[in-house]
Amino acid sequence: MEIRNIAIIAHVDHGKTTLVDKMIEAGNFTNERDRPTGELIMDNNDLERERGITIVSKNVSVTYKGTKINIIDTPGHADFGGEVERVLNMADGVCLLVDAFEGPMPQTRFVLGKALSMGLRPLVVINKVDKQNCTPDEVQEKVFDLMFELDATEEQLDFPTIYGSAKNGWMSEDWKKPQDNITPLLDRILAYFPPKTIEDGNTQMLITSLDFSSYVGRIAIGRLTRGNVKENQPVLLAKRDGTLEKHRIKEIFVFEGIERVKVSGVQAGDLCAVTGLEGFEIGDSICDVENPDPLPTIQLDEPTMSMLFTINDSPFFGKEGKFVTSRHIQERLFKELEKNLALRVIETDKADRWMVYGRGVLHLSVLIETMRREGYEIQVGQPQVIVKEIDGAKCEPVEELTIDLPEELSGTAVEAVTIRKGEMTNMEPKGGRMIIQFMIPSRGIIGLRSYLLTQTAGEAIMTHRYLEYQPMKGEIPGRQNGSLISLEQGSAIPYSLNNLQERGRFFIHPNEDIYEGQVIGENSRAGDLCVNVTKTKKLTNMRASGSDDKVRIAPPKVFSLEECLEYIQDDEYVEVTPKSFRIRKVLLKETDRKRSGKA
Ligand SMILES: Nc1nc2c(ncn2[C@@H]2O[C@H](COP(=O)(O)OP(=O)(O)OP(=O)(O)O)[C@@H](O)[C@H]2O)c(=O)[nH]1
Ligand SMILES: [Mg+2]
Repeated sequence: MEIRNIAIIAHVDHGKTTLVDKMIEAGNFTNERDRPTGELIMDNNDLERERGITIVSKNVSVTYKGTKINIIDTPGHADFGGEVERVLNMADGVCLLVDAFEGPMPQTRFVLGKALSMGLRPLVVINKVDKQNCTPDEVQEKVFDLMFELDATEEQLDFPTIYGSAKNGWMSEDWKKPQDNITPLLDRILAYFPPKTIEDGNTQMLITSLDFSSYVGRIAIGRLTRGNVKENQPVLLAKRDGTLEKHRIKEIFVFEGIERVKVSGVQAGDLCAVTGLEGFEIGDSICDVENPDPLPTIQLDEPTMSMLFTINDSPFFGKEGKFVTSRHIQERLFKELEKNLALRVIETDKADRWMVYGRGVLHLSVLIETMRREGYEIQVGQPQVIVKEIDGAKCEPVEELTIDLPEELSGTAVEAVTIRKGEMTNMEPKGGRMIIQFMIPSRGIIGLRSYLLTQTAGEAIMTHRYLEYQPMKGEIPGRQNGSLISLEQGSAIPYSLNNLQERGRFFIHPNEDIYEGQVIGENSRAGDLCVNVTKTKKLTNMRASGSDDKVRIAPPKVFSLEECLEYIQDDEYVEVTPKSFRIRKVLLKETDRKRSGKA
């Protein structure tokens, strides 16, 4: 059977996973029962479903008109850009999706740039043409300009464009002529991407992706570029560092629909997953035993951000989680390294704390959230960017930032970014909105999203991606307001919360259990303020008059995990348990905090 290996790439939310769903649905199934239906079938882990984003790339396939199309769905969020770059090594071509309203965005540029430089031919899909006020033709021109700017070859510039609405289940050569299915896209894929000529010869496969199962260990995934592999075949593993190791392939799987199917052997050209190779890494090659001929290895992403992880040592330790000891957490973190490639974990001189390094707040928060759901309790410190010394100068990661907001609010965005040492690089009006581009230190981005959302009543859309290391930009002011800190352990009395309302905004509900040193709200002024909200006032006459019923307390501000991480200061932790996020001072006692402040 002929094979096409196609990666679907785009900026976040431009509709990759929705399109892949429809492609699978449109395929031929030997058994009709196997045809999957539903929305975002591919975003199959809990976190992906809840957030509606793809976190890890996935391999699936469809059989269409007798050809097997392997499809690689990739994540669009910039924190996972390294993953996209890696899996492009499995592709013979890419489908670049672009939102017909938004047009090319920063991550479009990044993933397209990578694909072009790897010599892959692009097929452009202008998606979401059902959106009001969208401009498919202009967007198509912008994509062309972008390719030109990115030094596409003549052949690459000669790309076909398909228009449609993945959500409504159609693709067409002409956006003004909607269809009722997506076969025009599948037909184009078959016609445009030539079938790979299959190379005979010695086994050669670059490991570009991996999976992990507690039964079989690491599973190597990649495209078999030459020869074939069979069950129980002895092979040489050519490591990144040039050494050769003897191994034996155990089992082989290929991708069929959304399943992995065990097979006895695979021919060159197909994608497969193999077990039995112990201790391999991404970028290693599987080679013939007699004539090893490894492929060039792959560059891996370096982490740009770190966070301190500790065991939960708050007074509420162990109340809500199952796994709370340092042994549990250590094991879990090291297990994560089996498949989370951009992650690093470094043990510190204390057994109950680790430095965890990743690609950004989202990358790290996905890990924290996953652990929480599995029953872990942990505490994490303020995210810190990784500073490097380059040519004798202290350097920090700098990112490209795009903010899209109503025109009249653009001043707010420019001001907020400038304070955080960002520089505006471009500004473009678009249908009553303004698209503003900046370069800004990663440090400055922490906390910016929630600030802008409040300032713009939820209107600002912000995306950013890592650009490069640049010399340190100087001090960036932290949060203006201090914290409201509980002085006592107990239950938060509504009456006391009510009395303190003008002091700030609370993060806790009335009658919630709190402890000494917990951050229970934001001070309306600078500086921390200790408050006691656990005492019941002995004002019997007031209570008797039924004043508690009249207490009107503003609803608390409830943070998501990412908001907590972006909110805390360097003397605070987020306490994460299966049931709660709490913000606390690292030092719970006021006297200890005062002493350390003087020291
Ligand atoms: N109006 C409209 N919405 C669409 C269309 N295609 C997808 N969407 C919506 O866009 C949102 C994002 O779609 P996804 O398929 O998750 O996008 P994605 O590119 O996979 O996102 P990431 O994997 O996070 O990068 C969802 O709410 C979809 O329902 C379309 O053709 N028209
Ligand atoms: Mg997706």
